[in-house]
Amino acid sequence: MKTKFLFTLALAATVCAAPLLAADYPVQPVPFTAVRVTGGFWRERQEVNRTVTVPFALQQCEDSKRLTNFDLAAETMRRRAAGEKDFQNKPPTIYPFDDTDAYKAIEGASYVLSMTPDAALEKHLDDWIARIAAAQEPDGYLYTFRTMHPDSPAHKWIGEHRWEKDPDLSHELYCAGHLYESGVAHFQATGKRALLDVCLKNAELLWRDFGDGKLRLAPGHEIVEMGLVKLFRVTGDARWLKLAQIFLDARGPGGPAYNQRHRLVVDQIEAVGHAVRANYLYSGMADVAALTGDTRYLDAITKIWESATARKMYLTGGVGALAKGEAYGADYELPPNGYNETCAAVALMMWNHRMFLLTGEAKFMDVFERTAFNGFLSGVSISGDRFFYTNPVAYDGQKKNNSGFAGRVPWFGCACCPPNLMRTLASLTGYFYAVRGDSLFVNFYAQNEGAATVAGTKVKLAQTTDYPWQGAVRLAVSPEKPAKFSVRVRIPGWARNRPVPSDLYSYDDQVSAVWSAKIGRDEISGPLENGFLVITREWRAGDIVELNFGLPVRSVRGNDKIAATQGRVAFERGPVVYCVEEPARTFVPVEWVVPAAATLTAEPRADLLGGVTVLKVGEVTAIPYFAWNNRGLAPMAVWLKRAP
Ligand code: FUB
Ligand code: ZN
Repeated sequence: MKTKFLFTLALAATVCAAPLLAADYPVQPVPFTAVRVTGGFWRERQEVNRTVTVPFALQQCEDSKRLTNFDLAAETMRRRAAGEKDFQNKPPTIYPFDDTDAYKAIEGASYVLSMTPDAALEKHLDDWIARIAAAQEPDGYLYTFRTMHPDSPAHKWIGEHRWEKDPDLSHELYCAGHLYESGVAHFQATGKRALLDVCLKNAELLWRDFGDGKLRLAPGHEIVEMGLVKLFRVTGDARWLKLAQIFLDARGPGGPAYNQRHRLVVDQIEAVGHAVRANYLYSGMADVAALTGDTRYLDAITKIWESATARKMYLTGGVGALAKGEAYGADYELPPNGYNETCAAVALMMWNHRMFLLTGEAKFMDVFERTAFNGFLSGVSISGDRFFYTNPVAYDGQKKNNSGFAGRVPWFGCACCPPNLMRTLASLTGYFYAVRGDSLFVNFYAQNEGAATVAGTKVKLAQTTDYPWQGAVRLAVSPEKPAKFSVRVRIPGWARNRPVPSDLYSYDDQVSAVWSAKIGRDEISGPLENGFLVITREWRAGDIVELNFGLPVRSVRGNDKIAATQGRVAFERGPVVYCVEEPARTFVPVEWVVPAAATLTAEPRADLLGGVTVLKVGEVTAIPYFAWNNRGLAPMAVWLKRAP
């Protein structure tokens, strides 16, 4: 059984690897289909995602009439074609981008299918795709709000004519972008072209309208750029890459910073505006930089990344501090009630992974890890069917700050976050390993089995670990035959006394992080390159790297320029940020003063919150931030008052 599984992994690695194009990311990710989580922390999350969140989100899309939108668009076309010239339907949902929730749900479900065949789920998607295809206009246009109600705009964000309000809020190209991501995922999962063909018909329309600069228009909500790049990868049709670049270059100068149209993208230097839009843009710029070799995009996103991670990121890896405009704030503007949309965390992870693929530097995966374990994972309940749209670092226990609700809820009117989480969790293994030449990068620690090809040699990989609760990781590296190559294992910033790759946060205690690595009796302490421990040797089947990361409780302080963290301390252990939540409401965490002499200890609690390690801060228990609000409404704080 096990041999069969590993063979399947190896095959998947060959079939699903992105084609190596003339120009591409210098570091190539090992595809998620080649790696399987086999136990531990992420296994539980992925199982809940597969068995609860995916069916739940599919049902929510149906119940909230997001699929009905496609049926109504199809009906309008059908009845008009049959002679009812004035027939039109009113959308039963709120937003003109509601189509994208269905696309994201299909994408997430497709990733699940890639790993776990499920005939019923596959059939469910086939049915949805038929309904989506029926809503596509003959020339490829697909945007249900207009198609079902063609005589006048069904929503104030929609223009009289196609595209004209896209630079503002119509979201026509945003819908296209999510459609493409979904169609590619479904094709790769099932080999079926139905949704991919819908995408290509739509992309042909985009090419006719925007290709070769015919209509110069900047997408109001980015993502079509990344979607087009995926179409390019799967088809090899260079028009889709060109179109992605056309859309990038159409931004600015002189437009609103809200959607990153204030400057040409290559002249942008700061993370600004709506955070999801921004991070999708920067991810698209990374893709185009990699595939065209145009370094101007890379130069710009390198500067923007500095601004985001050195001045605008929460300790939890959340970004987009402001509710107004769902936007990045000014430098060091990181208030406790920060907005931190879950989608912005997803997009930050995408962007940082791409920065790593461009550079081979671990600091980007450090940010990725911080967000994954904290400001991203907080977006879904332990049960898998309750969600946060916003992820603040303090809560008063009653405010309706979660898109109009107090506490986690099953769904939202604007439901972008749940399916975004779902697709990211389902494909998380795609961030674990990567390859460049004769180097294998080990980026993420989780119990898993995988397969990669390094310098022509097939290598099986396995990690045994209880990370992040325990710091021991046994990494088995088994090439099919003895071969010399380098394994680059990420030594997380937090294990090298740097919580983030900037001075935004620092450890403020007498503790010194320790880590060790050995193979057999050989201790390996270097060289460290760009945050990776480089182990170059002739590898043989059964070689095991034993990593050990010390996991002391660390006290963190914010940069003096962050007003909200002045006089306060936060606690973390490994990559996990903690908070104090007080369901009994006997005290208010944000007002509680950490006694100067408080002892800090970690305590595994199998009985609590699905099994977590808590911290004892003196008498008070701190829980992992990601697990807050799983016990009903209660006040919570990450940053606690220091004793004077
Ligand atoms: O505009 C589409 C999505 O809705 C955005 O990405 C989210 O921030 C929410 O506004
Ligand atoms: Zn969202």
